Amino acid sequence: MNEKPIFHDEIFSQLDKFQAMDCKYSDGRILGSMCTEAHPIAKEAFFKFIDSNLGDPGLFKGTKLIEDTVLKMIGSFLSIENPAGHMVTGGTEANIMAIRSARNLARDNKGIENGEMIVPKSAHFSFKKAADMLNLKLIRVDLDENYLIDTKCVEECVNDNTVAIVGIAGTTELGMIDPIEDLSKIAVENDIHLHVDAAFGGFTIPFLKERGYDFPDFDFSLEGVRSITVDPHKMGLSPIPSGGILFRDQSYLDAISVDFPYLTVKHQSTIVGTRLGAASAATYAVMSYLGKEGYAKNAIEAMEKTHFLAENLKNLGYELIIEPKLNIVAFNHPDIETDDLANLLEDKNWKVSCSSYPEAIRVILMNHIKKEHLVELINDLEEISKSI
Ligand code: 0PR
Repeated sequence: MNEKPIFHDEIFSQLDKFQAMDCKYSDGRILGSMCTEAHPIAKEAFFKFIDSNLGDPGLFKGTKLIEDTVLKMIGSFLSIENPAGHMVTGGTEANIMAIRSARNLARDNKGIENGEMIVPKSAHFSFKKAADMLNLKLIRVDLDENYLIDTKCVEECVNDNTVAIVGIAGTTELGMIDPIEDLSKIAVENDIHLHVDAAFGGFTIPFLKERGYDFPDFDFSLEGVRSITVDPHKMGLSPIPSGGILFRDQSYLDAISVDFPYLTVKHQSTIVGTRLGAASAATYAVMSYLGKEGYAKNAIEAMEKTHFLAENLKNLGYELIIEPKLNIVAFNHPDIETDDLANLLEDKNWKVSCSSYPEAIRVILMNHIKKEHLVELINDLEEISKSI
């Protein structure tokens, strides 16, 4: 480290150089990100609350009220009036908190010591982390022909040690929505915690459903659903790190709370201690600014771009893995290996991401990908297709 201070302008010119190495969302070249540039009003609010610490909420009562309000606002489109929960760093932390609560309650109420959790093979890798950290056996069940969790397999896997079942509303690789209603029935019958990972789909499914999209129920309207992950820093247009975990009631948070006598509030149920209030303020700002109407518009635009890309790919002879449900298109070329196609696209300066099951190029139609970028992408794919 430097001994003597460095002047502001010099520091920022150094930072500019670092930043120039980063990819920019605004170039429209990042195809595989579930994050995007945050809304300007969210950034403004984020900086305003940059110093507030929700780890000691008694000192930041206003920010704490914002957090609670944001959770209620999110709850208003997930069929719950008074959710318990927290704004967290993202889907990973939210999922870990949910599974931790399920594990602790199963241990305390049913005496389960060697717990198991059932997740679909499409589950995000955060559940592997959760299983490892919480010492749970991870049971990954097969998907059906539509890449949805096979509920028959779930029924077969449930046993006396099952502490949680997980369904996904917007899978990471394909954007599929699991049959949460069926999972809910299994969960209720067996008195097991059903957690829904709607990290990606939470800010789109409710609004698209309201406008006539044929989506299954996935939220707290289903009796078995005890917790839902929903990430403002994905389709919610809030800055990183803005995640959300909602529980049906306070008892699920109490199950993961620890005492700490010397701070302004005597219990804490989040994994992290010191934690930023800025994410709550930013999410409050962008949610208020857009309203349900704004998110619906955003979701519909994303779906229009999704269909535009999907149709053009089909016309060029590319094969979709499945008709998109949400704003993710996964595809292959019949005569090119996925890896080779990814390399050809990288050569044309696209930042590509591939799904693993099944292997395919995966494009997430986030806000930063505009129609003109898609036209360029389609032209490049046409060129690739003609060149072989
Ligand atoms: N649940 C689901 C369904 C997810 O898709 C993700 C992340 C998570 C949980 C975990 O969320 P956090 O990453 O916020 O903890 N999905 C993206 C993925 O793994 C995250 C991502 C975002 C990856 C932007 C790359 C990127 O550029 O693909």
